[in-house]
Amino acid sequence: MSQIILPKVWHVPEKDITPEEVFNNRRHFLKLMGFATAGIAGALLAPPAFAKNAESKLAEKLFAEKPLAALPQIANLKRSDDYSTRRPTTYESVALKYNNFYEFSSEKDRVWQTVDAFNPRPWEIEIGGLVEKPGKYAIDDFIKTFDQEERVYRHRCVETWAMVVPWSGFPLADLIDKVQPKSNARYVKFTSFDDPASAPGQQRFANLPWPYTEALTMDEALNELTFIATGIYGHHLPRQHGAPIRLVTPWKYGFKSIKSIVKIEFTKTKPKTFWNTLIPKEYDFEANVNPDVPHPRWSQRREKMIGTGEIYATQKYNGYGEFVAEMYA
Ligand SMILES: Nc1nc2c(c(=O)[nH]1)N[C@H]1C(S)=C(S)[C@@H](COP(=O)(O)O)O[C@H]1N2
Ligand SMILES: [Mo]
Repeated sequence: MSQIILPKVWHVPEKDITPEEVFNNRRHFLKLMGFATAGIAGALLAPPAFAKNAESKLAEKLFAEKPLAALPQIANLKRSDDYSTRRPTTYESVALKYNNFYEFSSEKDRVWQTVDAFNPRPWEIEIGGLVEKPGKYAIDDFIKTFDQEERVYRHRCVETWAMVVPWSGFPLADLIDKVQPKSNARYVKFTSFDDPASAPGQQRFANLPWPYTEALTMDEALNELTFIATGIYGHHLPRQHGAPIRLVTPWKYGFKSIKSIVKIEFTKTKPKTFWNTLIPKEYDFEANVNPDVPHPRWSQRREKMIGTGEIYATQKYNGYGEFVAEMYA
């Protein structure tokens, strides 16, 4: 993969590429009010009733102490060499201070400073909808039932920044195998937490359609690349990366990779999703990385690695075509 250095044409100021338009657009706002009331009413986390084991106790303690305190290492991590990134891994110190997480802040370099009140332990995850084995699980017990694997993936935000990070967790297909969706399930919907008391962005942007939601078709959900991350750089996810559990779909724009999941549901009809509901013309449901389809407000031809500032040509499906292209043929 040849690296293209084109600093002169690289001019996408950060303030132009955040969805600020949303907040200034009255029509969207009116639409939002309706969604916001319905969404928030139904989505508050129930008080968790967790099984206590040594591992989750340690995790709870560390998460309760400090956001950037040493996080527990992932045990029995099998490192996968199947997915070459052909680019250097992003420094951890960079990745954890540059995040998109609107529940906390719309400023990427400030998210990490706004997550202290958020507590990803204890945490409960619910599996529901069209599924044979619905249930609610304490997060660490749930995670333990899957073989933990590390995969280094490229990540491409719709805003044109990119990174390469080692996620750890398990394929979503393993989870699906376990919970057995019914034959009429066609989509998988993911829902993030809704707790303005611990998430300043949910207070500040109270009119957005919280909780954050995303969805995949069943084919996409079963694709071997589709990953549930519970760790990054060999340890548990820090809050700003979506602790305690998030989705990673490396061939799609980053907004599909929903963080801090509380619910996974199997549905017959196409679910409404957060950005697609807000601005459908700018954030389509499929959201596959594609240099040939410009975002209405900027080109998608190039991308910039956070930390080093290296510029690369954007690759179709973020370079993962061999794994995913046939789903869209
Ligand atoms: N719940 C939630 N998930 C989210 C977002 C968000 O605002 N809220 N932002 C998305 C976007 S736009 C990107 S690029 C990635 C960023 O992940 P990172 O901060 O771990 O790099 O998270 C995605 N998942
Ligand atoms: Mo993003």
